[in-house]
Amino acid sequence: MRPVLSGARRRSRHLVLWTVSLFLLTTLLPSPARADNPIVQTIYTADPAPLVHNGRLYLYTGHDEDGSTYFTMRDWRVYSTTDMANWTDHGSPMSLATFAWADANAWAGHVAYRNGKFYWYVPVRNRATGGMAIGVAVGDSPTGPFRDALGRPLVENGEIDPNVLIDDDGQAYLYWGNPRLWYVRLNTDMISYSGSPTQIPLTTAGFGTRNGNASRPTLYEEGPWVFKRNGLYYNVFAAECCSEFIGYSTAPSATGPWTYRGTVMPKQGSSFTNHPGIIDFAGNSYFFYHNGALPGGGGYTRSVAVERFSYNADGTIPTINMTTAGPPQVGTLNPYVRQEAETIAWGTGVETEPSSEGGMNVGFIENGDNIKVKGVGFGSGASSFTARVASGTSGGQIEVRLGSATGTLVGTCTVPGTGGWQNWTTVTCPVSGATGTRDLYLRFAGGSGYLLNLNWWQFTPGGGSGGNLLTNGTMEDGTTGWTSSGGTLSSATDVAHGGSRSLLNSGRTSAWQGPHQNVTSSLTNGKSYTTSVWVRSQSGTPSAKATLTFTADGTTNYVQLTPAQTVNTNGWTQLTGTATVSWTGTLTNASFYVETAAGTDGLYIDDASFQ
Ligand code: FUB
Repeated sequence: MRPVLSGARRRSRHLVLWTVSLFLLTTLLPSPARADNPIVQTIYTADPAPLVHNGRLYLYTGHDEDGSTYFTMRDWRVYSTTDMANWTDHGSPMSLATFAWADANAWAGHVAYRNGKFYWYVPVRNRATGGMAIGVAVGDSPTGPFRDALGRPLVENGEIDPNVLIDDDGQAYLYWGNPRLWYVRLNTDMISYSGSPTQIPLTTAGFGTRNGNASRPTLYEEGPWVFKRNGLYYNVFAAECCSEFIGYSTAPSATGPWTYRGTVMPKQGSSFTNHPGIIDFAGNSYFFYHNGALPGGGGYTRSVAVERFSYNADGTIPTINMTTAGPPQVGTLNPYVRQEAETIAWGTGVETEPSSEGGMNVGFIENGDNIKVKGVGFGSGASSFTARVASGTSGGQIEVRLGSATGTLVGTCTVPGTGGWQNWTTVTCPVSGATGTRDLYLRFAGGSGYLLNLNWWQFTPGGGSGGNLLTNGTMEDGTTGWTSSGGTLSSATDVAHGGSRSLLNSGRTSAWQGPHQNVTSSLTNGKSYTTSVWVRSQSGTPSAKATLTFTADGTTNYVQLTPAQTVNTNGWTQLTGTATVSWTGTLTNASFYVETAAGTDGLYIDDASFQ
């Protein structure tokens, strides 16, 4: 059931927020419709902690309550992305209620993965002592649910901001502290430790010099983010107060000695705190932080954001400034597989809530609200748009637009009243003119009040001259439509790019062997085809590419459909490209396939389109 009353109350605050701030948004942010920072627009978020798992980047955050005048934080949130531009909202799988012994301050946490489990370390206030303690929750998936692993604090000394490093030798360290800085060696169970918490000496050589504060002579303030890169240990932390900037130190071991190296991010962004998180993903390095950039934002109403950066050749970190543009998108978003409505680059006026169908849905939608989904790869065209919708009133319209919220209208779906905000139905409408790679805007129109809820959407490729020529490109129908030129073909459920299945070609004995699909009857002579296919290896790091082979008048031809790209076992790599296919004479035996430049590593493929 939709929480009508609390939703209405919640929304009225947002209404004020959004109305008051629309003017600010247009005047203060250079290009609000195009901005990708902050990452989340539906609520205030703080204290980012990224984790990469199975080819997705998960972002764990705190949640500043609307209108806060202190660090009023009661739950934590999870978001994820595969492209650094569109973020999926996974809701709140952990709150103060997870820790029966805690009564306040759901502050800055960190998630570590070990032995198939996810461990979320957080600072919370211990009801019994009134002091800050570190709790640990455990979950079987990156999006939870999470349960208190101990039923009591893991460690308690009144200090905050836990962060975990698992060193190459398997030893895990828990770091935390404000005003001091501590570490303790975690046991392999990740929920107990050996020895006593050890204080890291806060020397000015190690952590810089803070002027004019005798009780805190070094720059270290809070929020340690410790990681290892090329044999060097980095501690990136919130420095000085207040305002904070982000500084960092390096060390030859996990336990020091630390040497102060300088500024990562200067003081900026209208929040007097900042909080770092650094991670590599899809071949790039990313710096996460928070600021007060959303309308109504400030020191207690913060928002997480991200920038891409490159380490200097000597391993030092360059100075990084906050931007509203954020990082470039990695690849494109496939509109021909089911996409969650809560996968958003920028939402205007909308909120999210748990869906009765699982996951989250977009809700509290009113006339003029819209969702931007960035870099959608329509290829040679979509023929229809399908949406999973509900409405407790009389519904409204979903306008399918390209480029901006007032951009080209390529389709309109009418949503009826469904008798309840969680009574779901599926609507489909024709689409014309959605081609190439475009920013998609779903704009909602109707009367006054709430119009509809949206759970997911999906485009159908155009038929005939357009659309995906591949049968079962999502691999959700097992091996249907696919054969292999060598080895064994199977439907895999252990990894999937979208949905719950991918296609595995194991036991390859030649580089040219891979999953094939016959497309002879669908090809048009002289036509340009766009390919997108997600690939990961079963072993090794082979270079993979999509190829079309065909025979015309007895001669066999090969067209490279995508550039070759290195793929790996940890995540999905998108092969994408456009190539013209032409022949002379009679066409026979045209086959789309994925192969490697060399080697026989098994290949997983998923979400393939050739159109
Ligand atoms: O969000 C509450 C506190 O503010 C965090 O624990 C600190 O790192 C600072 O960001």
